[in-house]
Amino acid sequence: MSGREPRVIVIGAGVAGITTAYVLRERGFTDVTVLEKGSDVGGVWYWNHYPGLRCDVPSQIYQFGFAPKPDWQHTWATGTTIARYHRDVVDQLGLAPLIRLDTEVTDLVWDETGHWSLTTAAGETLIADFVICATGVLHHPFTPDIPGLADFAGPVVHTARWDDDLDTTGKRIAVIGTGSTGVQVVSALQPDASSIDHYVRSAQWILWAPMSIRQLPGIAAVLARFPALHRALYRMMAFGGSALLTDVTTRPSWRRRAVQEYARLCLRIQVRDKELRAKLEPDYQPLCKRQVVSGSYYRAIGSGNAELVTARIAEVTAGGIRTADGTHRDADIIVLATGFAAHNYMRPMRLIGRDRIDIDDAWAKGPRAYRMTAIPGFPNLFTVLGPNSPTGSISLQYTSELTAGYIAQWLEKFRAGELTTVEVTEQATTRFNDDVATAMGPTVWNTGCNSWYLTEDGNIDLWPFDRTTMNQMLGSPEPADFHLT
Ligand code: NA7
Repeated sequence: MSGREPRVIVIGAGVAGITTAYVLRERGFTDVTVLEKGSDVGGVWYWNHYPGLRCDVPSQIYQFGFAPKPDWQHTWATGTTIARYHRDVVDQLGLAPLIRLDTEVTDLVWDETGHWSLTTAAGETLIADFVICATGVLHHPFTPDIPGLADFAGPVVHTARWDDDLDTTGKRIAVIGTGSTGVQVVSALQPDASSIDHYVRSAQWILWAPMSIRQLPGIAAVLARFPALHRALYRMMAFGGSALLTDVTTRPSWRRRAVQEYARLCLRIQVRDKELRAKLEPDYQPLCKRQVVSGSYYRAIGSGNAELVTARIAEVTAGGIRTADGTHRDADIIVLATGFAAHNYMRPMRLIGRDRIDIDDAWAKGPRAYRMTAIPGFPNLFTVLGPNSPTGSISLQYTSELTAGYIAQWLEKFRAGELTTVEVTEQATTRFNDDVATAMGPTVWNTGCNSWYLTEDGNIDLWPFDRTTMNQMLGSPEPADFHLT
């Protein structure tokens, strides 16, 4: 069989899409197009620009291994800085010509003659031999179904679609949601607000960290001067951080207990008011939900103009929010920090695979894939940061690079003429998912709390293994797990 250059379309130009474009370009693939629905690259860092936005992972870890940045201004970078970094990486590595912005894919249909047909929102049709969905996890804002929300007289803004023209100074602000976003936005808006009410359905453990601390002077110059040292340091920190997080989250140990004790200590030491402390104390183990890190929230919520509201929201009125105990609190602005539909992946795009299988049917019991990247019934389609990605433990940039390298090996087989289609078997996918379910047993995510890690069926959509296992699983393809033609 004689091979040819595969036509590859990557959907999404966030962390996963940028990494995939880079890896495929480095492996010599010349027909790669990245379609991005946003007007700029960066994915979640393009769409999110609410006040107080910072990454909850230190910047020296949260960056591309192939493009480490020496001059992070802060140890925990702001959203603006990270968005800028992504743009710079794309420009400096010459990836921009591969990326088409403002191009949303609405339909992705497998043509039984052996290729994918993509339709864009503008009505254009594109053909690809392979499609790689790098569509992200924290992508589709979740808007809760609260009675009366549509009747509120003032602005209602979701944090993931922040209106930069919104003036919050001197206003009465209601913030709903207490994940990382709610905690950051309350901390940022509280000082200039007339009043801020934080509506908390479930309390969060909050680890104290000096998030706005600046990177030590001189570090940037040293790292820029010695790139090899910088890369080595990056690997040490990213791998060390992943190992530590994997350890504390996936099995009970003294290290897990130590981090949990630290979370309890943060609350005890920082909140002296016993009544407030009782309201802030969660009824589940620290680390069960995605851990919130903040250096300022406890101070903000303890301020005179802030109130923590734990009563259930009954309804939104034209002028504010009424809770189930009958209390009405006036508000000028409602901020929804209510997170994301984290298990949509490429949907609501219409995705139809072999024998007209619809992804909604294939995933009727929740998203499932083989080793985060391949889905039975969907030949020549891969995901990067797909189901069971390690969003709670291992570097997502590293995971993206490893997955893209794995996919590249399949593309090389196509190019060499060794295959025209590749589709993971149902058996291999079931085996992988059974192993995942077993490994979830001792994880801290399985200790009884509600979080965006859980699918509707209660499955934990995370990676319960360590990085070494990930390297083994994505090191090289196992043809026995696939149907090849
Ligand atoms: P999260 O962590 O999913 O938080 C969403 C919050 O919204 C959470 O506190 C929810 O309460 C709350 N929520 C959702 N629906 C409602 C209703 N109907 N009423 C009251 N409260 C509600 O999203 P984030 O954006 O903060 O963070 C996502 C990730 O981004 C984060 O983990 C970091 O990795 C970065 P619940 O806890 O479900 O009771």
